[in-house]
Amino acid sequence: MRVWGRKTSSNVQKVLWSLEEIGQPYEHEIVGGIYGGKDRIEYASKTPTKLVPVLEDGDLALWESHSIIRYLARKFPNSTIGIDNDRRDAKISCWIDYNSSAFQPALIGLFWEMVRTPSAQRSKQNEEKHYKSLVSSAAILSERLQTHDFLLDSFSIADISTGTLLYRMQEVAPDIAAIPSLTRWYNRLIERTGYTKFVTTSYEELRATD
Ligand SMILES: N[C@@H](CCC(=O)N[C@@H](CS)C(=O)NCC(=O)O)C(=O)O
Repeated sequence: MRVWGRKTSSNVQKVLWSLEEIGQPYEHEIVGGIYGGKDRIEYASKTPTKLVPVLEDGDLALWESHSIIRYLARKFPNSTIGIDNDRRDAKISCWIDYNSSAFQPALIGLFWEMVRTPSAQRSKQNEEKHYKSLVSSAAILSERLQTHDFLLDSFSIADISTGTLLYRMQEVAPDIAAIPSLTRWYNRLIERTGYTKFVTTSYEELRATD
């Protein structure tokens, strides 16, 4: 297997963390962001969006991080993220879709505004809009995590999909990150090697300079 994508992309981090859980060998090609390379035909032919990440498994090229980690979980059913039945797969999909449609857009929207945009171009209005969406989407997660250690009954790629974003939330919304059930969840996630190896890493190269 071969992963393509820069390590500072949270979507690439989801794939790298999943591969760490699986423990199979893979190659890693750095593309995207300041490293460029996404328009090279060698890369662009693998993904219609030309975004990162891409996972190649033999002659199969997959794009979209959540589709990739779901593929890995199904391909390696005996791993710590393995999925071996349809009911679990469906429940995982509910949380991943919720992340894609609600939590992640709010968090990434706020991150872009506060970290990736030069201060002169920031919009207070955008910031407030994303913050408000983040409050309501994080409330759904925190309520669930009051009675569960993980989003399902045990660790799964649903935690990888959503939990990867908690690290960046500490900077852009520390008050939401401090909600007790979210903090407990974060503390469970940082016990995993894949999290400390790939997620709690510097994203300074993304920070806008004025
Ligand atoms: N929905 C896609 C989003 C992919 C995406 O937006 N990737 C960003 C990085 S997180 C990207 O390629 N940005 C341009 C770049 O890194 O050059 C996924 O989950 O894989």
